Amino acid sequence: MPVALITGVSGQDGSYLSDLLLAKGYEVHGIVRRTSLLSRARLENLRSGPAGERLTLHYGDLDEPLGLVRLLEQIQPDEVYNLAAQSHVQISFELPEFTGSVTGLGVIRLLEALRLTKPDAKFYQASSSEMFGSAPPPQHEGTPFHPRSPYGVAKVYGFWATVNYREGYDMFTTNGILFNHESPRRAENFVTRKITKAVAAIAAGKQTELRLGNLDAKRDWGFAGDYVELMWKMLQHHTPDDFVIATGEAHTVREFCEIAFAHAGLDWEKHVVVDPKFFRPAEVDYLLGDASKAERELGWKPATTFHQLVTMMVDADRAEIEG
Ligand code: NAP
Ligand code: G4F
Repeated sequence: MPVALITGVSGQDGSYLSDLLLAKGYEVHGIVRRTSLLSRARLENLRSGPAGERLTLHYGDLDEPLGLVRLLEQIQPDEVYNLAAQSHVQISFELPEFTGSVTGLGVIRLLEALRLTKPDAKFYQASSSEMFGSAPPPQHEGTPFHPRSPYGVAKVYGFWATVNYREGYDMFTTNGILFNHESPRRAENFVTRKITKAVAAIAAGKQTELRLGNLDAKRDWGFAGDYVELMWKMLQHHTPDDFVIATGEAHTVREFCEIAFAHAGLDWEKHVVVDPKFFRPAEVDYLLGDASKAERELGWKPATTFHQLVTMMVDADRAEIEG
């Protein structure tokens, strides 16, 4: 039975990746942080389901290098997926050093722990389209980085650390440069879920207004459930490499609002208020990915359309609020 270790297992992607690897017959180990309220809601169904006995959670933290060494020595994984990060771009302006430590240095802590304990394990790093920042679209593997936030800067560090361990130590280390991907499991302070939760609350008569920042930003939004398949495929590839994962289609925040509200029979313009509080010191205006390398070499295409993604999220939030 192959053994995988996932950092960030309690997050959106960690939960979808756990689903996928358990369905493929893996023994899955996940690292969770100590928090005052247990943050494992996304894993609850899996843990109580038939494959739950193959999922083991361990306390750990990317800020605790010796703990990582101890865990890797004990687990001896075949594959390591580093999904843990302070992943919120706007919050990274409030917590720049913390973000640099977890999202940037955390990568090298994990890589170094792996080099010392299990150098033949395959390694996936959750790199991000935020590294491209203000580089003109479409962005691909050869596009120079120009990050626009402490988060983006930290992800560039993690990207190059991953390349460096491949080149320096001949380790099987890879970067998935993923464009925005969403789902009903998305945290509520990212714009898509913030919108779909508000739509559900407004439709249920529990809220009237939704305050947002920049409506003109364009993002290449895909479905998280499709994207975790690529993480796994990258580690089954014959050589370690870096891949852009995207849909090749970009939409504005405004368009997301239009579709989400209309799906619930509402007019977005009657409810959305622009609030400067949500503007960022530096914005990423336009992300649009060119994933032709992944399509060519890994045989991958996203299954879910933008419209399906938006309506799936609205439906899930409405079902939750309406019981
Ligand atoms: P997420 O929902 O925010 O999950 C982040 C995970 O990291 C959570 O499990 C969190 O634990 C954990 N974490 C945070 N700090 C940690 C630390 N110091 N030590 C150990 N674990 C820690 O993010 P996501 O959307 O699933 O994204 C997964 C990864 O892909 C992240 O690295 C993100 O930056 C990257 N990425 C995401 C997207 C996207 O559009 N979703 C696109 C490109 C790249 P808690 O539950 O305890 O907070
Ligand atoms: O949903 P967002 O916060 O996601 P953002 O900044 O694009 O970052 C996400 O995608 C990255 C991949 O490109 C990941 F690496 C990262 O971890 C994260 O998952 O914001 C999307 C856009 C931005 O332009 C933002 O300014 O929506 C705009 N926006 C407008 N109003 C808002 C809001 N964003 C948030 N979070 N909240 C608002 O009220």
